[in-house]
Amino acid sequence: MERLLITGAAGGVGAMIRNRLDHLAQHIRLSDIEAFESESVAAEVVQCDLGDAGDVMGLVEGCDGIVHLGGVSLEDRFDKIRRANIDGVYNLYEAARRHGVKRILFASSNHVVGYHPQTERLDATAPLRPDGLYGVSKCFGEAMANLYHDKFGIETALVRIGSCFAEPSDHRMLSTWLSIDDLVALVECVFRVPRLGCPVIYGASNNSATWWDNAGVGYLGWTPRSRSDDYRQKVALSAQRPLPDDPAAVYQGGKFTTDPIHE
Ligand code: NAI
Ligand code: 15L
Repeated sequence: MERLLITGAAGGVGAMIRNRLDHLAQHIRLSDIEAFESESVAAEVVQCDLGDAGDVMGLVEGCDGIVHLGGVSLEDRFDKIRRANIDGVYNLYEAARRHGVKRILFASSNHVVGYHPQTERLDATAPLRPDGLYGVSKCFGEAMANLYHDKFGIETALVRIGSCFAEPSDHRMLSTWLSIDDLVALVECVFRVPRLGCPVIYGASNNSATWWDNAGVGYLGWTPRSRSDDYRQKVALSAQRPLPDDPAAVYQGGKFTTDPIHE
């Protein structure tokens, strides 16, 4: 690629991967609504609100690929979610269409299927069961990606990230954890595979307690290597195991199912 854009580059995930993708493109453009400094002097840093259509049009110009991490990442008031995750995704895809971007990795979330019980094993065909307005906004993002794939041929990896942190820190994360190394490997696969399409990919490491089946995306060549099992003892010592009827132990989305609608 000539230029790869990473949105949400100042966020938790963005900060951990933004200096690990230089080999994928000749130029890296990093963006966030927050000001931040890049570790790499070569990277272009552009401060931009995804909710501003004109600014997003300028942000995307000259880019061939996008890793779209930017947006509200937890349950919040609808006006905030709408600006970043609904207007923002619309602005991004319109800019991608106008500027000929070919491929996007969209950071979707397990919260698009959060009301499925933990006893179910889900694959890409699982019905959407969002567990809050945040989850609904990620459903919108997935739908936009499908529309722009079918209508304009823009390919998107719909990565339903589980819990992407340095380490799993509670019992639910023994099922949902995605390591940074495995995410970086997934980004590499997404931008290297000859034909991507618009697949759903569950973003989780090689955890024996997984609830998700990625059999449909074997063609990506992605083999997650980290295992939450290696942290099982540490989690048992540091986190209290939820009771069987606790939403954290019942639903795939865990405690998100208990979030109110924020007024
Ligand atoms: P984060 O909240 O730490 O980072 C998101 C970034 O987006 C922040 O730096 C924020 O300033 C930026 N942002 C928010 N509103 C914006 C706007 N209007 N315009 C431009 N930038 C804006 O979230 P995190 O954990 O880094 O997650 C990255 C992405 O992955 C998010 O889209 C999140 O929904 C998704 N995700 C993350 C998971 C995780 O376990 N970390 C799990 C599932 C999905
Ligand atoms: C998400 O979608 C959030 O962005 C992240 O902060 C975690 O809460 C994650 O889901 C999770 O379900 O653990």
